[in-house]
Amino acid sequence: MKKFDAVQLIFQPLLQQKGDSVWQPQREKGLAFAPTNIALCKYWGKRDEELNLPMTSSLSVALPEKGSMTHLSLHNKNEDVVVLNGEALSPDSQFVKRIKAYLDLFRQENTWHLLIDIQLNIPVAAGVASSACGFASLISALNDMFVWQLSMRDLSLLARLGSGSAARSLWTGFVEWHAGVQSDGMDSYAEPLKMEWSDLYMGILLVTREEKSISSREAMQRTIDSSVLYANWPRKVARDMVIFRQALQAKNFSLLAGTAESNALTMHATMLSCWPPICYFMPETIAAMQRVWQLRRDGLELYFTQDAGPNLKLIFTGKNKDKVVEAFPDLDVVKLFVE
Ligand code: 2P0
Repeated sequence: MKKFDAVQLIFQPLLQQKGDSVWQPQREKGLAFAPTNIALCKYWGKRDEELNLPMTSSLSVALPEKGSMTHLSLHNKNEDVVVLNGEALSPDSQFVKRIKAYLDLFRQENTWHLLIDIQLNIPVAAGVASSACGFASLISALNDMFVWQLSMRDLSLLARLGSGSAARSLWTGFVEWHAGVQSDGMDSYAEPLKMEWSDLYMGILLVTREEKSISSREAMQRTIDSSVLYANWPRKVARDMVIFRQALQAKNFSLLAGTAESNALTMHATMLSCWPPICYFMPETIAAMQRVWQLRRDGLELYFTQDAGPNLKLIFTGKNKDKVVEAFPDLDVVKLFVE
C-alpha cells in the first residue's frame, strides 16, 4: 500500500463528514509543539518501508521541553519553503524533500503552498530524534490549520508516515507504539501510558553535533538484510517489553534503566554485525560508557541509552542528580515529568 492510500483510509470518516474541504486550509496559520522522545525499548527495523511499519513494538519517554515548534502559514509562491531555526533551507536538501513529499499526501495538485517555520531546540540529526518531533509537530500544525480535529490515534498514524518514531512524539511521559499486524498499518499507532515518575531524569551527553554518517532508515534496512543477530532482536524486544511493564509498575529504577541500556546495546550489536558494518560509536562515546560503568561499580545508580548517533542519554533519579552533573559537567539535564 502507498502512503497516499493510507492517508485516504485514515481520512475516510473525515471525508464523509467534510467532503473535499478536507484538502483545503481552513485557517491562515497553524501552530503546534511536539516534544522529542527517547526510546527505552528501541524501534529498529521495518516490516513495511513505505508505511514505516515496525517489526516490533517500542516504548519511549518524552523530553517535555525539548522538541519542535512548527508555525505554518500560506505561501503565495509556487513552492513550499522550509525555515529551520531562522534559516531558509535549500529546496534540494533531503529534509526539505521529505517535508514536501509529506505535504503532497494532503495536497491535491498545486492548490496551496506553505511556509513551514520550524524551531528546534535539539541538535538536528545527531541521534536526538529531531525527525520524530519534527513530523509530530508538522502533522499537529496541519491538523490546526486544516481544522481536521483528528483523534490522537489518527495523528499518530499520520505522523508515522513521516517518520516512524514521530508516531510516539505526540505526548509527554511514557508512550508505547504498538507494532500492529495489519498490512495497511491501521493498528500501528502509539498511546501514552498512564504512569508518571516525577523523580526521573535524563541527561543529554553531546559527544558531537555532526550529522550522522548513515541514516536510521538505511541502517535499519542494512541490519535486516545482513545481520545474523537481527533474528534475535524481536525476541529481545518481547522480553524487554514485559520487564519494562514490571519495572514501571513497581517503580523499580535500576530494572527500568538497566533494561533500557541493555536494549540499546543489543540494538548496536546487531548493527556492528552488519556488512558493511555500522558503528555509531565514537571514541568519546565508548569513554563515556566506561565512565558510567565505573561510576555504577562505585555505587552510583546511573545508566545510559544510545540511538542512531554517537551521543548518549544518561538516565538517573533526582537523588543522584548532583553527583551525575559533577561527573559530567556539560550534561544537559532534563526532568522527564514536570509538575
Ligand atoms: C527509536 N530510532 O526507537 C529508534 C532507535 C533510532 C534508534 O526511531 O525511517 O527517524 O523515519 O521511520 O524514526 C530513528 O528512526 O526512522 C529511530 P524512520 P526514524 O527511537
